[in-house]
Amino acid sequence: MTSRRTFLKSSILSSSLLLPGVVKKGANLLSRQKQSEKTYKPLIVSTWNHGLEANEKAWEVLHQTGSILDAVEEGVKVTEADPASRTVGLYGFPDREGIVTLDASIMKGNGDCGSVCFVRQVKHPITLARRVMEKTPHVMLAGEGARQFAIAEGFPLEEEVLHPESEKDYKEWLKEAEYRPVINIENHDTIGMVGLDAYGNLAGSCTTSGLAFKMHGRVGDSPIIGAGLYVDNEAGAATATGMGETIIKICGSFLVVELMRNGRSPQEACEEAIARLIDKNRDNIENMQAGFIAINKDGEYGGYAVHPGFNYAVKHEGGNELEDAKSSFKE
Ligand code: SD4
Repeated sequence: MTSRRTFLKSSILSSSLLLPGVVKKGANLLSRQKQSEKTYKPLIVSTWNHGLEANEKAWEVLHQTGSILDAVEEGVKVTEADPASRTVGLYGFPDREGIVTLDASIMKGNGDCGSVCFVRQVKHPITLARRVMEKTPHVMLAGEGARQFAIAEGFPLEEEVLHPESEKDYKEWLKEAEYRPVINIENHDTIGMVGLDAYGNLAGSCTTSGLAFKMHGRVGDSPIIGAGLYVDNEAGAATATGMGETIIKICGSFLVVELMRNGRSPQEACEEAIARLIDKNRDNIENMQAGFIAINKDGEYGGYAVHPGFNYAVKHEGGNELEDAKSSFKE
């Protein structure tokens, strides 16, 4: 009697013969599996407590499509669309002029990357960043150019209306209009996500509305490849959150990945990068939070911050847990 397994195998083979597209896809899969006999344990790590929900979505997509790139895109889209988020997506805090401008970046382990910054009216800047990566000869589009590209790509533009909570806080802020950073604002900030699939491919995404009440035109670390996000299949993946200016100054995520390339574990790399960040930002570091998360292909992960309060969500086969990051400064 034909077993179910043999039946499935022969059905796939015979349908492959009928469909040239399927033959190609099947052959690619087989050769890919042959090339790399090693299998990896999928892992997804993302910043702050909103990472828990984003991780769940990313995991689901990873299992549906097998693509870690799809997973990290769809995962952070959950946060971008969350009306409760004041720090990611169009419901976020506006800049000093009362306008919400968004930054996002996405990167694959082979070096492909795309980003958008200072973009308005686009609900999913992470998808626009991916479109820049896949459909243009460029890496980064800014402001009105990014918005025009979104229109050309058929993205719907959202009305520029502040979320009532964001508007309330903005009006309150206007009374003094004094700029000062707030550490761990609402305990959920930029979402950065890094992930590993079963084939050993890494990918990452990062998306934010940036600092509350920033200067109009200010761009943070999140859309800057190497600062807010960096991924290299040969070394690891890292992403950042917190005061972007401090992170840009040390090419933070690139630094974390290079430290892993040189043999550090993800945890050691995050700690060393934070030490460098503190060293290069001594002036006002007591008021500035920044944190990194990182993973490598051995399934190790780590996270570290300047101040207490930073946490990150870790999703693997066995669960999805929030971990408190250790920090250089103590309570
Ligand atoms: C930025 N790193 O724009 C982002 C946002 C953030 O605390 O994490 N703010 O600087």
